[in-house]
Amino acid sequence: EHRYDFRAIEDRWLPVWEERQPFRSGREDDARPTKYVLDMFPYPSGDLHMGHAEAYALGDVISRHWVQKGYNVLHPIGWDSFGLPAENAAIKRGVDPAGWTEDNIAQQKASMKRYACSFDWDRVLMTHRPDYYRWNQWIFTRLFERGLAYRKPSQVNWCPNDQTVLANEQVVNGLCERCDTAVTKKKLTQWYFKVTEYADELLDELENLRGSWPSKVIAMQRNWIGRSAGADVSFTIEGRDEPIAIYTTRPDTLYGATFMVVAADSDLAAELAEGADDATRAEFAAYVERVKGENEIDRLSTDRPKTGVFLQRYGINPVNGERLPIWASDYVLADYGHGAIMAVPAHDQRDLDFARAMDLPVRVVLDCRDDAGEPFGDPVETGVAATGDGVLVNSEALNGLAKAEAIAAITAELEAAGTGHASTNYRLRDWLISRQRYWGTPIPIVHCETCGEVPVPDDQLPVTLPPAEGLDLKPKGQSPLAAATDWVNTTCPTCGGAALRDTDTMDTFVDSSWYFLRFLSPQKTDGPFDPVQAKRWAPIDQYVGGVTHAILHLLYARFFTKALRDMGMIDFGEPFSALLNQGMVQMDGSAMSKSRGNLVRLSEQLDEFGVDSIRLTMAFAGPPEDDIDWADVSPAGSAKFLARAWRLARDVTSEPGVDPASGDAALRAVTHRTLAESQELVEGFKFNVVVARVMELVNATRKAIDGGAGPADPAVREASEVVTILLSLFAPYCAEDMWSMLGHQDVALATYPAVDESLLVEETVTCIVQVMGKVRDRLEVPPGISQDELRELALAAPGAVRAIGDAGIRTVIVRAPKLVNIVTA
Ligand code: ANZ
Ligand code: ZN
Repeated sequence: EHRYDFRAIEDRWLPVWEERQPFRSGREDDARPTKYVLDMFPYPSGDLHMGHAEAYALGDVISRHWVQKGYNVLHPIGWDSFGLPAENAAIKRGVDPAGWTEDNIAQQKASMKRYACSFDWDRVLMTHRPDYYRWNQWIFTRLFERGLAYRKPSQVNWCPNDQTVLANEQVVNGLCERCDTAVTKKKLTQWYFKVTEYADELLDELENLRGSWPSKVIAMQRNWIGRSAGADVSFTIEGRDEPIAIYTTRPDTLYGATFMVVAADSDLAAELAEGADDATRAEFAAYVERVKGENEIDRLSTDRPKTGVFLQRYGINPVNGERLPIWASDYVLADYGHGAIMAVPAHDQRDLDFARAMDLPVRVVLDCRDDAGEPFGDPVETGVAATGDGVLVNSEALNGLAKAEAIAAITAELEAAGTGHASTNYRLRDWLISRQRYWGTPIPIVHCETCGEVPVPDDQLPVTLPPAEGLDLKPKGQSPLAAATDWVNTTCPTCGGAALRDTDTMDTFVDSSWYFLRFLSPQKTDGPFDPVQAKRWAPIDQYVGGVTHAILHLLYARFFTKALRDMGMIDFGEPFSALLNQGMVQMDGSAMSKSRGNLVRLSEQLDEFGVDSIRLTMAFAGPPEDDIDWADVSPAGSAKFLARAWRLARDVTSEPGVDPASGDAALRAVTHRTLAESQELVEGFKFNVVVARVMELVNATRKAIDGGAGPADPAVREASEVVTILLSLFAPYCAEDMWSMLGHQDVALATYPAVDESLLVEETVTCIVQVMGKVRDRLEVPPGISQDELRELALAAPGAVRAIGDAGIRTVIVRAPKLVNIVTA
């Protein structure tokens, strides 16, 4: 007896696929319409883990489906192979980062092939190779020429243990994301990309992605950009020539300002403090030291006791001439707005907390009401600021105006008086790309005493990394490249004089900001990508990856796309037309991430249950966005089901190509319903439901074989082929074996069968229509009818219309699909 043996099947088909490469995307003469499906490329930090297995299983369903639907699909893969893990492994174990990286890539590649990922293996790219990062450097110089790459000294987050600069999101609760050391600040001159230049566009164009991107991701991008509309207002300062500007989103509350606050760590605070007495200056200096160690998230937190120092200085409110004491505190940030605020404690929670802590006055200037129309309690007593809408009070000419009217009126007044104007602020900051680490793209700039910052000319790119051998890679606040003296010392491309190379390397997010374009022509040597291919394939039709990249990676890729568009290299501004974020694989609630270690090893799961069972389990576990708890799923159950499906193909006895028309009608109805539903379900990412439908079809087919129809019935063959084609999205080995038993080759390239609409007879149910509890009509309706639709049909039913007559309708009780009861007035 011929039995399902997943090991034998894997051994049989892997070499065949390797030979036939069914997923090589179509070449120039391919007339099929194109689809570009992209999985986020992995970091080669070890072998593939369960998280990869989930992501690639899901991306594969989409990609394989579009191939079967007749598209020329591009589904490439590569490696995001620069970054800290390779460098840390090199430091710990003395290995060469390049060798370590290449070894891991080889291992992951073999695992991906075993996992039957439908990748086009002719398009592989690796970002640590000079033929890739050369183009990072090329793009850098283009950004530099346009003023979109620049250097400035700045306070940076600094991990004293890793001795490296950290981006804000790498600081978690004040600690380094990687090593949990408390993060401090340090002043360094660093390279930036001017993302803020595109702030409005990055924000506004999110609206076009609604419906195609998860709304959660859109919201996260919006928040990160953080555009707010308000006004800049000038306050004169006693004893200072220049007024200072503050930024407020609530100029309507100007009459409620009772003090001012400047960021303790700002230059302005230091200057104002100089005028204070010795004791205050000492207190201020100690306070600033403390503030430097704090992170932004804590500083802005509302549930944190407020601290600060009174600077013994006063500002003058431009609308009423009131004298406002100026405090320095950490809850105002130095680099947002102007680093200074007017405090309106009655209507801003943090200001209220501060006023209560320091015993400062509070003045209500908006009469706010709660939902029941009751007046808002006194903020001093309740400790709750009145942040809602209301009508202006205690505000001279503004009294009686609503908030929005007051904002418009006071902004106009400030503009007329020359003391303020409307202004927009963003939370978004320019992208700090400098890293003082070895394993990254060297910044292609030469520093010349005569010529300044000189970009390395195109014909001298790439600036390759010097070999790691002989360099001390241990972090020390300066790039390890600085010690490669032969490499650092160079000549200026402009004047030919002695000059020094920039020793910083680029943030690896640069590598992943345009890799999707490199896949289009990965071997190209005279440009980063071929614009003709970009026209043909891009933007990406479906991007698949983890929600952990929902902010920065996507934002930076969007920025690059817009910048490249403005350089005339592409004709679109958004790289990813649709986005699917898969959930995480968890084991007892802990994520399968590289930092937590893998509790379940993918390779062991594959050995025990087979590739197909693991892939099927990933897809069947639930909606793709949800996390999977590996303790809750059953790869053994998947294996059992696959064996059951496989036996159908084994048992079919009709020849290929027979007309199914004369076959078992009931089975045909199930087959075509499955076909019709599955394509919509796949395209709506309801993969788990597709699997359930295939299971039903397998059962129906088995029933037909064992019951009346028998294994020679052409409907049985048709059903088995449909099972095989659909199953190939999830369990390619099993499906390929079935396809071969059914007398065909390359199930991946099988055409999605046409749905015979005449077989989609809708079942109906009878709905009873009552008026005042009496049956007045009956309707034949589809079982899935909506409440609203049924309500309309019932109200129009002739029997109901007659019974209602001239009476008005009080309520309609709908119990779809079986009952509607109309209650007349
Ligand atoms: C007075 C006021 C009254 C404010 C009121 C709010 C409510 P978003 O929306 O985030 O842009 N602010 C301004 N600069 C700041 C800084 N550097 N650090 C901390 N807070 C700062 O917030 C803008 C509001 O945050 C501004 O409006 C200002 O407080 C504060 F009833 O001004 B507001
Ligand atoms: Zn020079």
